[in-house]
Amino acid sequence: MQNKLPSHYLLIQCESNNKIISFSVKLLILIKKNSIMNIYSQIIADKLKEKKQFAVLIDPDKQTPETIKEIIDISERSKIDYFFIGGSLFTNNHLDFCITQIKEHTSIPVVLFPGNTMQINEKADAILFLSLISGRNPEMLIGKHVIAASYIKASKLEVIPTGYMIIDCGRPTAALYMSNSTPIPYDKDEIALCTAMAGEMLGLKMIYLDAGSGAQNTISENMIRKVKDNINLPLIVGGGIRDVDRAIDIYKAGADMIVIGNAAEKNPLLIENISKAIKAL
Ligand code: 1GP
Repeated sequence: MQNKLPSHYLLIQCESNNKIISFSVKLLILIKKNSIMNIYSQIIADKLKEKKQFAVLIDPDKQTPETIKEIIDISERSKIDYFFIGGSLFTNNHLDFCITQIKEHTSIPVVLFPGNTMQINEKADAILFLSLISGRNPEMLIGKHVIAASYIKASKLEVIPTGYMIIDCGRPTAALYMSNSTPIPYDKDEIALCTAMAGEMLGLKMIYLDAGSGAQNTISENMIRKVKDNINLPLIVGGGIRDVDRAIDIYKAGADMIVIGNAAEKNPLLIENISKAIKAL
């Protein structure tokens, strides 16, 4: 009987009333393998190993078939951890194309980083279910989530509840304008800290400190350190990172993951250079 079982079945024998009863059960490990090694579990595992994680943000609006291919190739070669995909406002319908391109050329996971409810696509692997906890716009705290919930539930997307915090880093950004929210002032570390702690207490699974795409300055190391030292969640930092040195400083201040968008689009080789620098840390 055992020989006839498919390899992912396990034969269990047990005794009952002096008779041997044989039955088969599906080996849960095959199912669990996916759920154990989902993206959030991977992020946690890497955080525990103190592995510095690196995500490249792709704004589909800005991509042509050539530019996306170049970014994918360099990212694959550099072994980045994730593609984040999203933007504050799409004016073209390139989201599906970009995800399809990524999926055709690499197994690097694709995580939606949606600016609004139109940026849900089930070809991605996961979605950051962002609650903009730095702002007081109820639509970005819970309203859009209600609208999106049934669509996301019906998809196979892994949902990662994320406390999203926009920090004022020099000039108004698209994220700030489109979210109709007030950022946390650049040097108000205590406000950032208390906001992140409240996010953790509410049960969010990650904190994302964002200076906004194309920010003049990155978030200060003091603020990153303060937040890092007082929460246990994975800490993502992005916005305005344009060179290797700044990326490394931000990791050293406590970011578990950094996100680079604009600068990688302008100079895809930066992806490779940051990846090399991470390995040397
Ligand atoms: C923006 O954190 C991301 O939400 C990335 O910002 O485009 O400035 O790298 P940049």
